[in-house]
Amino acid sequence: MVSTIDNALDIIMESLFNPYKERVADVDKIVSSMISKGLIADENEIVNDHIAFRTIGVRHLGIASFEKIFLHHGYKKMAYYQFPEKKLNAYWYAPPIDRLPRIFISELRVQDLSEKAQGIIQKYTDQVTADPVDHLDLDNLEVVGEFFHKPLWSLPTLQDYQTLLEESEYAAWVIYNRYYLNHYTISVHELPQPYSELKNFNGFLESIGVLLNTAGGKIKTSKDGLLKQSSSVAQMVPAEFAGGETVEIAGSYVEFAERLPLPEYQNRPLEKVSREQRRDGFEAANADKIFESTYTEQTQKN
Ligand code: OOG
Ligand code: NI
Repeated sequence: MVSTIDNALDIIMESLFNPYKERVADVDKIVSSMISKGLIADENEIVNDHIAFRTIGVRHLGIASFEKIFLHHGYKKMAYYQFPEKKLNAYWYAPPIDRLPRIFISELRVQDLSEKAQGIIQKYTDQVTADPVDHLDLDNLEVVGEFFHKPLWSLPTLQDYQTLLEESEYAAWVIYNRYYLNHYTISVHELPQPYSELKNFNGFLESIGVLLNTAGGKIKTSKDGLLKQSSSVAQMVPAEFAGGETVEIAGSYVEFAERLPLPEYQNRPLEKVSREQRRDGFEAANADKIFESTYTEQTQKN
């Protein structure tokens, strides 16, 4: 018999991935160039290191609500991270099976924003009067798949979006994009050499015209030197606002991660090093800069 956890999560991942690929043209561009360069034979060979979501930290919403979907399907809550300057909290979640992606869920600390920004956010989130995840049948995968893309509050006005953008780019992003997949992450160390090194893979990305997030440098490296991350700049998507105006706003992006072997495994051949023998988890200082992949400063540069 096939494992039911496996199947459920595969179906959930697929329901997230289809709209994501439609919104992020870089995904197809990268995958097809990887195939034509012989880095992979087909798309399924890509190892997805992790996926990420953004939430709003108010009653009935935020991490406490959203995480229930994945905890129900066997994910395990791991470390906590905080981003005081960006006014965010986050956790990462380990998958029940190795081949599934880790999950990174962040949350806006609404109470730390100005009264004005809080008022705007509440105008929308007050429309949610009970935890929407509590009202889902989490075993009904079609319902779960639809939930990620279904509005929980009314369409924002352009004015509200722009006011939020000035104070918190994250707030503006999530008030419009909600639970749409924020990014998936190509596991670079799984690729053939020399592309298994992030600096070489970044060179390949730039050669096919993918714009990289330069906040904190193109490669973000953890203090222990073992987790290296880079990301594309978010793709702009046409967004219709409450007054009927359509404006291009930041949508989602793609991330690239290289996890190096832990010190005790560093002298074995690289292709023999398993997932458990590599650096796990995340790094707050890396994440802090990756968040900026959707920021105007990155999306508007040329
Ligand atoms: C998440 C940014 C952090 C990572 O891998 O550290 C991150 C976001 O942009 O919402 O993805
Ligand atoms: Ni990430």
